Amino acid sequence: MGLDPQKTSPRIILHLDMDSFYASVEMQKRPEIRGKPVVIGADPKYGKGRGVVATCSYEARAFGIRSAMPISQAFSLCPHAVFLPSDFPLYARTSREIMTSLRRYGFPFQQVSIDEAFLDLSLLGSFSVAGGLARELKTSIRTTTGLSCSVGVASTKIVAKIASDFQKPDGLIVVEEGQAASFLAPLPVRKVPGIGKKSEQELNGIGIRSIGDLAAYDVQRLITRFGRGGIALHEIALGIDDGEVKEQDRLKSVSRETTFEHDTDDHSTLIAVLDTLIDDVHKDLIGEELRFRTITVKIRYEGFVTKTRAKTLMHSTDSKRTLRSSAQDLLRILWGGSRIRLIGLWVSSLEKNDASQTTLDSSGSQEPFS
Ligand code: TTP
Ligand code: CA
Repeated sequence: MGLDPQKTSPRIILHLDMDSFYASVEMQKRPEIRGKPVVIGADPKYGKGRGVVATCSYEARAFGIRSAMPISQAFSLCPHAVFLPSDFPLYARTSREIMTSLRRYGFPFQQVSIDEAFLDLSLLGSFSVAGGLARELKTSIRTTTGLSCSVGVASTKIVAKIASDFQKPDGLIVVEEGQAASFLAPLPVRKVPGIGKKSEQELNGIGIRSIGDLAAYDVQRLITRFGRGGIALHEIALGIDDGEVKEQDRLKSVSRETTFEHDTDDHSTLIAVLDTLIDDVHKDLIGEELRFRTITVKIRYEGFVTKTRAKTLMHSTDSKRTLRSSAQDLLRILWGGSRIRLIGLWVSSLEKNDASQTTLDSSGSQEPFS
């Protein structure tokens, strides 16, 4: 024999997610609203507003307010909350500052959204050293930006992500190699990224409530029910996932989508929500100093039937007016009048803005709605 089997060193992945990101940035900017219920998103118009909540502070969450909830419902849950429109350029700047500081550590790095990133810390060789670095990162972000974040450290990306969500806000959870399945087992299946309300109900319907139930379920029956996705679900439940931390190429598209709490065929609601998506995508573009050429609208009906329609312009632009008229045209062409579960908007064929071409039709006040 001669050779001992090589013991491979563990993969150590860190996932970092900022707490109530937009709301925390606003509270950092305005000390007078710290500690209050703060809701970022559409104008509530004293309960008559259309549109949805982007996010809210943990104080507002205590009233039951959540992301993507109709703003009218948020208003009725907590009329005295501070309601603010989103200031995307500010959030994009803060995000860049945080991501740059994470990149500087020199580990493989992957930004996955405006406020989330993975680092591959395998080179550190030990979970306790990685836990120490996680504490250092949290302190450094708090010192430079005043913001708190939650961090999960584990041997896979998915477990690290579930761990970062486990003790929010200001959490730090280290799940050492070999502990993943026991960490996951008691958690509700909804905690698995990608399992939404619908899949949760479907799994509950066959007696699967916790991730442990999912791990113990017969994989063949999962495959019969969910196709190839059944294998992936089963592996996730067992803590198996070999996804790597990969630095993303340039930003390829900017997108937003909203899932309705209740499917809707109300035209004015659809237009209002599309308007919010247009605002958010446009703020994102301006924040990233990008111009776009292709606009795509996606709608999903009851029963997961999804349709998309795209339009490509002759020349790139950053005009919000063009974005709005194109998106509204696409929705008009796409929508047959049935009830809609989800609406999405994305822009692609992006290029960096040249300051001389900027179209200044995007001004928006960041004062509280009054
Ligand atoms: P999240 O990380 O999902 O939420 P969060 O940071 O506000 O709160 P948590 O502490 O639970 O992580 O999203 C990051 C930002 O993205 C959020 O601050 C606002 C924006 N966002 C929307 O605009 N609409 C949405 O539906 C969601 C979920 C987020
Ligand atoms: Ca977050």
